This record gives sequence, structure tokens and C-alpha cells, in this order.
Amino acid sequence: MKVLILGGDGFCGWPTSLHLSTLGHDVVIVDNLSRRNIDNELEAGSLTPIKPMGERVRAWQEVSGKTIRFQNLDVAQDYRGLLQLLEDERPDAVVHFAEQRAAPYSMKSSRNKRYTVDNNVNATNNLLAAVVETGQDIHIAHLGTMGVYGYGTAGMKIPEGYLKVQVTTDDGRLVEQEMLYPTNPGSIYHMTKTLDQLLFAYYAKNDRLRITDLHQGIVWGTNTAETKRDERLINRFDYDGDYGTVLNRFLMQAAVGFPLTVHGTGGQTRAFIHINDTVKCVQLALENPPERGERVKILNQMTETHRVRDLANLIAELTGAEVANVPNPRREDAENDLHARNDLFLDLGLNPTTLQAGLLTEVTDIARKYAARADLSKIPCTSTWTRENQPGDPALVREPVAND
Ligand code: NAD
Ligand code: USQ
Repeated sequence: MKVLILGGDGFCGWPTSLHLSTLGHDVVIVDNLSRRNIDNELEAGSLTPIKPMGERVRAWQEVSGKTIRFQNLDVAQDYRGLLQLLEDERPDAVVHFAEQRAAPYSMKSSRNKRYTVDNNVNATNNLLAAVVETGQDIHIAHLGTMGVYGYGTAGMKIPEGYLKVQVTTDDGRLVEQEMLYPTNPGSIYHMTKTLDQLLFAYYAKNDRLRITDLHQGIVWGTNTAETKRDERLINRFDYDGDYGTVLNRFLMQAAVGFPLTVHGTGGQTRAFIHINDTVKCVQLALENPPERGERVKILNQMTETHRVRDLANLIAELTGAEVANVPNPRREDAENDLHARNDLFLDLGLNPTTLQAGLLTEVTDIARKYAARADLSKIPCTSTWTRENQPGDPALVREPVAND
């Protein structure tokens, strides 16, 4: 297949591009390098020394003999450029990773909220409108989030995208219907993914576009078989308070001797997936596209669920790290249970990589190797969801005093 990877310079997009190239697909990466610019803006960066895009693709050519092409293009702003690219390349599939993906970054200020909505919703709508305008039958696989569902359950496992409901008609009959699972986003970022879902449903219905929406959990790990082949291919490792995600952060914090920053009681339960499984899932999704005229195919791209404090305790046991209960900078439930189905990927042959000590140690070892690059002042989550929330900074945790 010829595959365009929008956002192919990012944490999930880069290893996916290499994986698909290894399988023999013709890969073209499209990215405006906005994530690298945000690193500059935040004065934070990947713990691992990622190479510039030109060097990445040259190294891949050297190591694998395969060519990945790169186009620097803003999918949200340069509609004409995107349309021309689709006309020129005539891809079989487009994988769409190209969005601002950090919840804390999206909540920092009104500027960040507006940028995240503008960027993410426009990127998705531009892609959909451009595919319609070309008249080509391109399969679109989008990276969505488990966060579109919210993290609660009504006593059942969260289904894959659609909920069966019974409605009572005016004449008293019970009629069964299936609808998009009601959305309940927990940040402006997660909210953009719920808007994406409506765009997909509309274009699948109106234009018969073939669309797969992958509702992904929190990705952990850093390297894959391909990124390990040469240090110049190394993947990103975000650890800062805006872009670092919880499990990788805890592993990095343990490696550099920083107390594990558990927000509140750590009672939040979330869905997780290892980066090796992310790349495999995208492969499976591309190999099993929906038919033209079919509704959006939604798959839950996650392999297990864990409570944040359990992860912290597990890592503390493994490494001897200290656990700090810091204020929760987010407005979210202090405790929640989460059960979700992932039968569709299991049926397609996914063999889940679950949390094993070996893989946890591998991430900690990488973090130790590059520990000297870490700026510890960037670790605490300082982006607060409301004026009432406090930054998740261990330095702000007051020791209890006698008359408290
Ligand atoms: P990332 O920020 O590392 O990568 C996103 C890439 O898209 C970056 O290279 C960025 O420069 C590019 N990009 C953003 N806006 C663009 C635009 N307008 N035009 C062109 N390129 C643009 O993020 P990631 O962790 O690789 O996530 C990729 C996708 O997967 C996101 O859509 C995210 O919502 C989703 N996702 C990620 C996780 C996770 O834990 N990392 C979990 C679930 C879903
Ligand atoms: N948390 C801590 N301590 C930390 C960091 C986070 O306790 O140091 C808590 C948060 O309060 C939250 C949970 O851990 O309850 C998860 O936070 P996160 O930053 O790991 O994940 P989140 O903000 O949900 O976002 C990440 C990705 C996003 C993706 C989402 C999948 O950045 O792109 O969509 O995971 S999901 O969580 O399933 O919605």
C-alpha cells in the first residue's frame, strides 16, 4: 500500500512509519514539526536525543534500504497543499496522527484552548474534505482516544464506539437503536476528539468515506524493534508536565530520583497500551478497512486498565522510588473504575503486550541512560484545569503540622 502518515514525526507516528515501511508499504510522512516547536516554546524536550527529520529518514535508508519521504505541511492550515499532495500521491490509506495531543497543554490558557481546537478540528476536517474533493477511495485511519467516553462505566464494559439503547416510541413500543457512545471529555484536547467523531460519522454517511477511528489508551514504552536498529532512529520520550504521560513519567521519575507525582489519591483508572502494540494495531487497522458505505469502524486500541496509585506502588517496589501525593491539577473524578472491550483487535490477532517487569525496566534503563538530559524543573504538572486547582508539584506539598 501507499500510506501517508500525517503526524509521522511524533511519538506514535514515527515508529508506526518505520513499522509500515518494514512491512513493505510505501510511506510518506507529512508533519509541520509543530511538536518540535512546542518543545522550544515550553523549553522542554524529549529525554531521548531525537534527530531532525532529514537525518531520521537518511538513517532509515542506510539501515533498511527503504525510502520514506517527508513533506513539511500544516494539515490544519494548508488545505491546498494537502489536496495537491493527495492528488499527486494517490495513497491507498492515510493514517491521521496530526493533532495537538496533550491534555495539560490544551488547558494552559485560552490561547492553548483555541490553538488545540483550531488545529485538531481543522486538521481532521481538511483531511476529510480533501479526500472527498479528490474523489479517491482512500481509507482514513485516525488516532482517537479512550478519553472520548469519559472514564466511568454504567456497570458494563465500555463498548467499541457504539451503544445499543432501547427507546420508547410515542405509541409505547420499545425500539432498539445503536448510537455513538455518549461523549464525556475531560479536557479541551479530549473534547476535540469528540468533535472529530462527529465529523467522521457525517462524512461516512454523506460521502461514503471509509474511516477507522482508533480509540487509543495511554501509550507507554518508547522504542520498537525498528527504532532500536540505530540510535539515529530513536523515538521521543516525553517526561515534562505537559506532554509526559503517567506511566512513562513515573518510570522516568524513578530513574532520576524524583518522587512519583501521584495526582490526589491516585484513584484514577485509565486504559494503557505499549508502543509495540500501537504500531501493530495500526497495521491491523490498515489491513482490515471498512467497506464503502459502512459506518465508521471504531476499535478500542488498549490492552489493559490500571489505577494510577497501583502503577506508582508497582514502580516504587521495583525501583525503591518515593511516592508523593501531590495536589491534582485536573478537574477529574478522584476515583473511577474503568472496564472496556477490546475484542475487535483481539479478533484480528493482536497479542497484547501487558505490563511486565521486563518492559518496565527497559523504559527505566532508557531514562537512566539519558538522565543527564533531563530538566527536573519541567517535571511537575503546572497546567491547572480551573483557578481552584493547584499545580501537581511535590515542592508545594506542605508537611502536616501538629494543629492541622
Ligand atoms: P505527538 O505530538 O508526538 O505527534 C503528533 C505529530 O503531529 C507531531 O509530530 C506534530 O508535529 C504533528 N502535527 C500536529 N499538528 C499538525 C498539523 N496541523 N499539521 C501537520 N502535522 C501536525 O503525539 P503522539 O503521542 O504521537 O500522538 C499521535 C496521535 O495519537 C494524536 O492524535 C493523539 O491524540 C493520539 N493518541 C496518543 C496517545 C499517547 O499516549 N501518546 C494516546 C491516545 C491517542
Ligand atoms: N497523572 C498523575 N500523575 C502524573 C501525570 C498524570 O497522577 O504525573 C494522572 C492524571 O491526573 C490522569 C492520569 O494520570 O488521571 C492520566 O494522565 P496522562 O497525562 O497520562 O494521560 P491523558 O492526559 O489522559 O492523555 C494521554 C495522552 C492523550 C491520549 C490519552 C488517552 O496524552 O493523547 O488521548 O492519554 S486516555 O487517557 O485514554 O484518554
